[in-house]
Amino acid sequence: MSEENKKIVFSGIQPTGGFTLGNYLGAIRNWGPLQNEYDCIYSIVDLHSLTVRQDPATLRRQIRESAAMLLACGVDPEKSILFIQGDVHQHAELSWILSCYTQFGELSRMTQFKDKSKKHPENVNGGLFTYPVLMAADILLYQTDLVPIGADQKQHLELSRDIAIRFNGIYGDVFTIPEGYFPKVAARIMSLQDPTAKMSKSDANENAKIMLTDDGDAIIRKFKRAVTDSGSEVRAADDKPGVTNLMSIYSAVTGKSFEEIEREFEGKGYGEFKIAVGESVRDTLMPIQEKYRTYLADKDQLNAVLKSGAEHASYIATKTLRKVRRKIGLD
Ligand code: ATP
Ligand code: LTN
Repeated sequence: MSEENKKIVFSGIQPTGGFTLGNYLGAIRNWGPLQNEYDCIYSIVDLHSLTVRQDPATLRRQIRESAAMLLACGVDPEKSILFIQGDVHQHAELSWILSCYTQFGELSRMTQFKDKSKKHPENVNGGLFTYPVLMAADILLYQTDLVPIGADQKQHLELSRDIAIRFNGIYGDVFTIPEGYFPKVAARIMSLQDPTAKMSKSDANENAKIMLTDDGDAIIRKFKRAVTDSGSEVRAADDKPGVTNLMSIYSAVTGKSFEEIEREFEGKGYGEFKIAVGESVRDTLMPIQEKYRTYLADKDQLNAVLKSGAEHASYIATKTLRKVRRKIGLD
């Protein structure tokens, strides 16, 4: 991190079950390029993942795998801070404090809470409800200016802003008010099996999602099976959610505009288009997978990166938390 006054970027991702192409195109892919312009802080938010029951050994493994994948996707520990949220206790502490400045009604309106409670009716726990407060703490601890996230996290970011504005209104300028940073294309990649639902890593249907670790054959096979719409024209339209989703993916990985794609596949059917999308995704992911295997194999290096990341993050977080404690009368 530089000593100059660069803007601060913070983002987090849950270490649950590997990353999807949606996570990559909607969020992680932007993390690398941002490092050249901003001071970036990236976190593997293990505490957030506890809102759904996790197997301990699997979670432990997935935290390491997530770190290796973020490095493979371009997060550079020489330029940015990469750390595990649970290694920096200030997150949990600020989260409790902020929860006392967040209304029950506000949390009840969060669509992710409503969706996830429906999905896991047997485990609608308090953490699931206060999840956005912990996210606000993640962001506000680092005086973050910009938060690169997919469109589905917009509502949570708005709440973080509301909490910060409210807190500042009472105590003066304690927190920087963060802004969202959304990708122009691919902010919302949809399921390959149901283009009206977002591609989600927790989807039980393997054919609905592309994992960043899928092998080349699986990638092509899943795209061949992707649900498309009636007709046969490769054209983006509201009544063609399947084809439009594939076009977004193709556009995101090749950099081609929708018009160029429509021209490229004029007079050709869905079959040819789906294979082209599959191949472009495969060619994007193969070099990432190679790096991923290298990072994952070097355990000592990975541990060293995460340890130094946590130390650095903790140093910054302590400054904010001290200020908060003083303002509210705890110190
Ligand atoms: P879950 O399936 O458990 O809800 P998820 O796939 O949504 O998980 P998260 O860890 O919640 O993954 O999200 C990580 C980042 O990826 C966030 O910035 C989120 O906005 C982005 N993201 C997730 N799914 C998509 C998607 N389908 N399209 C674009 N961005 C996405
Ligand atoms: N809720 C986010 C993950 C997350 C996050 C953050 C993203 C937790 N803390 C802070 C940006 C900034 C999600 O992607 N589901």
